[in-house]
Amino acid sequence: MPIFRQAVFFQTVADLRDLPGDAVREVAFVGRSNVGKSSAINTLADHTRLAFVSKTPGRTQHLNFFALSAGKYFVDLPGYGFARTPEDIRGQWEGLLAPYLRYRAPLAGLVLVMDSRHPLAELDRHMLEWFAPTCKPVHILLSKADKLTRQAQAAVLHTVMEAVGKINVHCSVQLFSSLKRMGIGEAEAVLGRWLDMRIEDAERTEIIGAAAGADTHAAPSLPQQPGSRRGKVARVKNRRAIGWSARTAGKAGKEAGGRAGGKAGADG
Ligand SMILES: Nc1nc2c(ncn2[C@@H]2O[C@H](COP(=O)(O)OP(=O)(O)OP(=O)(O)O)[C@@H](O)[C@H]2O)c(=O)[nH]1
Ligand SMILES: [Mg+2]
Repeated sequence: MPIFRQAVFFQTVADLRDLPGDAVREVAFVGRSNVGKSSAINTLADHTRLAFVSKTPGRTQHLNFFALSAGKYFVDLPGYGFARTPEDIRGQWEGLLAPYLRYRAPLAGLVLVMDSRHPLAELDRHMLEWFAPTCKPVHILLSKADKLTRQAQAAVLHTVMEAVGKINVHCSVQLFSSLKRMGIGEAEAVLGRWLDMRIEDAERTEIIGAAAGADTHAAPSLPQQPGSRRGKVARVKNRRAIGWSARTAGKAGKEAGGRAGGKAGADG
């Protein structure tokens, strides 16, 4: 079972004063408009309409919190690079996004989503440079990988991992596709570690299946979680290691007024 399947919409935040006070660890999704941030959250949560997805860029306007378990959140951020008035952009950045990203203590790390066909745009590089002083990790999802051939996927992964290592050493990179559900295991491994959520529990069913001899696929070892039994290695079935690392570096149940099961998620 995917470890983030319990995700429910929690709260939209337009003002720093409204940030959830019970947060222990959270992971924010950033990136240019329309790259697939909200789709990635839905995919990781194994939910089609949790975060609002749109063909129209700029639909996610505020910070949207999704509760994963007690005090643990995914945060869907507005995309950058969408042409609104410069005053709007500056106001939102200075008043909300910049202080949130720089000073939010529970923020465990950043998922930077980049369209695998157009990675490392100027604003992406700025984000990596600007966030580096926090010393918090960044995990890059090269999204919409389904639009590329396997050869092009390998090439972009290589190019991006070389480039980001020079900009921000606390970075890891992987291919991802919400459409083809590609790269979910790799993302879960990284984000589960950041959020201190147990992957072993979620994967137990699969592990038992593998132990019964059903799977001889050479799957990657997942990082040992605190409290996990010594020597027990979680094996994820049928998931290929496609990532790279530059450096090894009680409100969950709260329903959001029916939004989680509603027509659209945040900013809908
Ligand atoms: N082919 C393909 N399309 C995708 C994928 N992920 C998202 N999309 C499409 O890309 C568009 C934008 O997706 P969103 O998830 O809304 O993107 P976003 O980054 O949240 O956009 P903003 O909130 O506007 O910043 C939608 O039409 C999605 O269906 C993917 O993995 N493959
Ligand atoms: Mg969005």
